[in-house]
Amino acid sequence: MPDYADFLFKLRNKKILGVNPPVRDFAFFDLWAKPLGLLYLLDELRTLGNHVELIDCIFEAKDKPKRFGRYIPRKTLIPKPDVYKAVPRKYYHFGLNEDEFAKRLKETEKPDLVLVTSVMTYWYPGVIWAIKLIKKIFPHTPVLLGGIYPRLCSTHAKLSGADMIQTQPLFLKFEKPAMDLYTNPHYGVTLTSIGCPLRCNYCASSILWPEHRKRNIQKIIKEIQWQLSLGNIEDVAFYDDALLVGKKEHFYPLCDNLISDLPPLRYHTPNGLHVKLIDKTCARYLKKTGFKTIRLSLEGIDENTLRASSYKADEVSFAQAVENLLEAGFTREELETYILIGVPGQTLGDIEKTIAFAHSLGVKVKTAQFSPIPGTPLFEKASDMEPQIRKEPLLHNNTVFCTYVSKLMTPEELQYIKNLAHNSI
Ligand code: B12
Ligand code: SF4
Repeated sequence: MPDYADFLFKLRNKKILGVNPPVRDFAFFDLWAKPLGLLYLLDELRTLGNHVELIDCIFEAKDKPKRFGRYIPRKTLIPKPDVYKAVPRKYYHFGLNEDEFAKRLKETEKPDLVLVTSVMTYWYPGVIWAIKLIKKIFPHTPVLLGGIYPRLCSTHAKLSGADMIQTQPLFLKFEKPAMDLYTNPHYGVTLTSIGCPLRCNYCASSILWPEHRKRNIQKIIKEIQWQLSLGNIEDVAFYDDALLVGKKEHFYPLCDNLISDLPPLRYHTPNGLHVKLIDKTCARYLKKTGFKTIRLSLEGIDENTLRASSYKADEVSFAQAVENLLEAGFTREELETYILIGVPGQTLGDIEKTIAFAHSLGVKVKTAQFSPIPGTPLFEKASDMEPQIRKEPLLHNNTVFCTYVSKLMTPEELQYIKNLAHNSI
């Protein structure tokens, strides 16, 4: 598969337009979702002497404000793709509609190149929709598609309508994300490391980033300082897979610098933290630095889920982490805990036990429904149950996989689990 890294880094004096497409799904929550990879890439291309612009179809359709600088984007009800016909839920287009996106495209000076990013594999309909409209307005401008969807589904992405597809890892300098391309950004974003040294059976981290690497602390501080100068920012979200790994050499010194060099901010970790690494010192660092939203990875306490999750959490380490965080001053309400639902091999009883265990410690449970990710061992297992997931990324959707694709549980059982998780603390 071709690698467009050389092509990109040789570009000079070009007009480059970055596009974050709308999302087409049953639901979309802004957990500080920004197209971070595209933003780092645009910054790097600008440093090389190109003129860059951005159309973010999600941010530009912001509607209702939520806590901590987030917004719910506008949504339009659209027909469901055929493979979702059996799912009795409404399907939406989240973000700019056709007229709005066309207007924004026409306002931009004709670009020499359009870069389209992508996140979830099953969000490809929004990608195809955006590329079609870009091609209509700028029929002679080449479109390069990158991001997680073509990295994980390279064959399928050939149908996206893009002229070029980046299927290889793209190693950037990661100086700063081009957040200045947003008018008045409401929160900052950062990535302090790439990859993760663990190998959970359902996770694509090691496929996307074969090595775990930390970024230079001064660079991270500078990039946050710079983002603060762009608007009224009081919140910063960390996109790391493994924020606490190597904490003594990296996370603690980073926290010391965040405290000494920056005004007080609220920090958020929407991805689950590794609980085995949350000892008393770590818990105190998280508290004194200003971490506000903490997501803990418990996943499941049954042997099947523990094995799939590289034994990264167990009952003892989880209870200890909760105790340390409470002692450091967090409230039980603040300790939201991810529990995986629908892992092949898991039973309803396993999930009930995990929820009961989390509730016995008084923490808030967040259910995360399993999404089979191409290239992972559990994708192979899941494709034995439903071979169509190899061809159709829509079937990776976490909203539908365990109930309508693998049929590991009925929709009623899933609802029962969700009620159990959310109501009975
Ligand atoms: C942050 C994150 C989130 C955030 C939001 C992300 C967002 N922007 O919307 C939150 C916490 C909300 C989230 C939620 C979920 N996530 Co998530 N998430 C991630 C994570 C950890 C990092 C993504 C990221 O920004 N990385 C940093 C940037 C720098 O990397 P990047 O975007 O890939 O960009 C690089 C390249 O791709 C490239 N690039 C990017 N754009 C472009 C464009 C062009 C033109 C080019 C040339 C190159 C290029 O350049 C960059 C540098 O190399 C990834 C794992 C990972 N390590 O990637 C999982 C990941 C994407 N998530 C995943 C999953 C499973 C989920 C959930 C379903 C979890 C669950 N079960 O509930 C939910 C679903 C959310 C939903 N339905 O709304 C899966 C993918 C699933 C799939 N089928 O696609 C991943 C891969 C993790 C995994 N388990 O393997 N997630
Ligand atoms: S610990 Fe998290 S990021 Fe690391 S491999 Fe497991 S799921 Fe992926």
